[in-house]
Amino acid sequence: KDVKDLSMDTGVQQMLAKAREEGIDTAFDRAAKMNQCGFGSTGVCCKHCLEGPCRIAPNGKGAQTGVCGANVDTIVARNFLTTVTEGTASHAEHAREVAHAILEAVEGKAPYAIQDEAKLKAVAQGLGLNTEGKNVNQLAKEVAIKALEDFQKQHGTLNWLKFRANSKSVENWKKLGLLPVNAHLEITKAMARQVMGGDADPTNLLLGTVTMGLVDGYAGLHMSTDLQDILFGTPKAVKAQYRLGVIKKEMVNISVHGHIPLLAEKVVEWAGKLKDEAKAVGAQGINVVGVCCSGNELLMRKGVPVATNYASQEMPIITGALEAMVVDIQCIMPGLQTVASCYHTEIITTLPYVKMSGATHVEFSTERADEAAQEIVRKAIANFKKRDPRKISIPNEVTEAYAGFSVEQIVEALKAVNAEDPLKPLVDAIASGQILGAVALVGCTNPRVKQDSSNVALAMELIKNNVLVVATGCSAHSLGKFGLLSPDGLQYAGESLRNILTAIGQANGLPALPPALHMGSCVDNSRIADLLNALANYLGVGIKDLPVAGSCPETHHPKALAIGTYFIANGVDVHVGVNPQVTGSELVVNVLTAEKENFPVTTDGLFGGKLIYEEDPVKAAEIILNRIKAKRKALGL
Ligand code: BF8
Ligand code: SF4
Repeated sequence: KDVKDLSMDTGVQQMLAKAREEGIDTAFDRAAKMNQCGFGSTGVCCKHCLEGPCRIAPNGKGAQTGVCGANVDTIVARNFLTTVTEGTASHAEHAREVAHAILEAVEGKAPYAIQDEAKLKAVAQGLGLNTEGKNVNQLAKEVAIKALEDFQKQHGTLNWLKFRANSKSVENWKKLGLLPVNAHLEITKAMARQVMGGDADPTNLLLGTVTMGLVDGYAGLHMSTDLQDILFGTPKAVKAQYRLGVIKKEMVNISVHGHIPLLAEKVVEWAGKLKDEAKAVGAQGINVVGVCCSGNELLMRKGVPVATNYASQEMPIITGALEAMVVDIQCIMPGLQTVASCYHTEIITTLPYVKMSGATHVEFSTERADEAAQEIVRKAIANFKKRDPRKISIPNEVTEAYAGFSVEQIVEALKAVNAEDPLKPLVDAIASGQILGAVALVGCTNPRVKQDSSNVALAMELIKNNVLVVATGCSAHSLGKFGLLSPDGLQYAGESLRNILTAIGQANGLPALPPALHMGSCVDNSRIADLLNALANYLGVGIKDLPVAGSCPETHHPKALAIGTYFIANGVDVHVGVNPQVTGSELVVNVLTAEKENFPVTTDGLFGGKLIYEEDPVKAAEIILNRIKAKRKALGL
């Protein structure tokens, strides 16, 4: 394929061409070489025991059950649960690490301090803690203990679910017996039910998947965001830059890649403190750039520039000007080290359970956060002199973008329009049809899809139809790269959306708000849920009744499916643009995607939200718009 067909990003295209000249394979080349297995891609391959692997052929040809007698519906539903469990475990582990870090910080064992006392107080009150007469550290300790209870307690319901979930959603989950007790217990139970000879009822397996989605949402997403805001500050609107041009030839360049900001924040801190050492080796300073969700975390809170998103994570190395790529967990391609071995770039892994052979390992723990970050920055400085000048070529494009739209920031911006009743202008605009609805554009890029193209095309189509777009994860990066996180992007918006975003922006001293609001990393999909909860409560309806949807056009990771499950459980339609690997079972497809009139048991009927699978972004937008219009009609709008 021509590099122009692999990514929309001209900087990425340039680096792909360079990689080809230099004989280096990237994820895009590996995707072209790897044929997808027809059985695996429909979810019909089971390897849950050594009697198998068993696979069910389509159209009734060949064996229609596994050796144990499991039919295709059981196999597909069970595989889907396996995927969502993996995603959930990743997010739960993320949240637990941050809870633990807060505990260590307030006990004086780790070099972090609480940055946002107002958020701490709000979270403590939300959790039902008495805040009177307690100092910051006491209160933070109690919040951390409440968080860790969500990995320990044997009775009741997740603290974070009781704190953050919409009350109408909770009633429904309670009625269906889906409420999670603690994250570890539920993940273990999910693993136990998907074992050979465990749960064989496909519908029951899918309901178990919904419980996983709730664990993901509350003990993963919400807990991570709340605790990170307490520890590092709640994001405020910030201007920053996107694309590979943020890598600077004359600087020591370090990219942070992964997810938990505990390490990334420290790298930024020490990059600032050690800049004289960089000057001593002939550099002008130290430039930290973001990749994937670590990039989002630093962008949201510190305005750190973002080099690139998931599918093109190897490209910063191919510039020949990246001294180190430091990683923690999730979405880190093992192929990075192979590419880095052709350059002077050092890949630095940091966690004992995420290593890569050939990479440097600098063990990071919260207790030795400062030591580890210094060691990492110094390694990068030392690599500056190892550059091969013949291999340096940095694309020069840079795009400006706004980020930092936490719920707190959005409410603050709306207060400039209506100080007493900040949600009113937004609700009025939705009620009048000035804003048709809202869509969360979330999730990934995937080397099998032309990078950024579906994310951008879908967003364009929605804003043209006066739908407000909020974005997170690598999707937000796609929009940032192509100007949709900047007020300039309003040229693509429908007139009424443009007018309202201009009015809110101008009330805040800006030319306008961008057509898509960047709300953060993938765990920050919690912020989107909080906004929906606030809107639903304001209107006295359920989240399922709101004219909103979620979309992940370039899906790749199990985490994205876990997040999607969480939103469907709350009654939000979720679109995926990449095959979710369930199409081998008609029953599973129907439960997840049919409208409630058309099948006896559907997520649409049980929760009010369904899965939409459509690869064409323009067609997907049409389906989403129709569902939004139907929800408007049901609300009498
Ligand atoms: O958690 S969007 S490719 S980096 S999985 Fe991964 Fe997908 Fe990016 Fe962030 Ni989310
Ligand atoms: Fe085959 Fe059943 Fe074992 Fe799966 S669990 S591999 S279907 S025998």
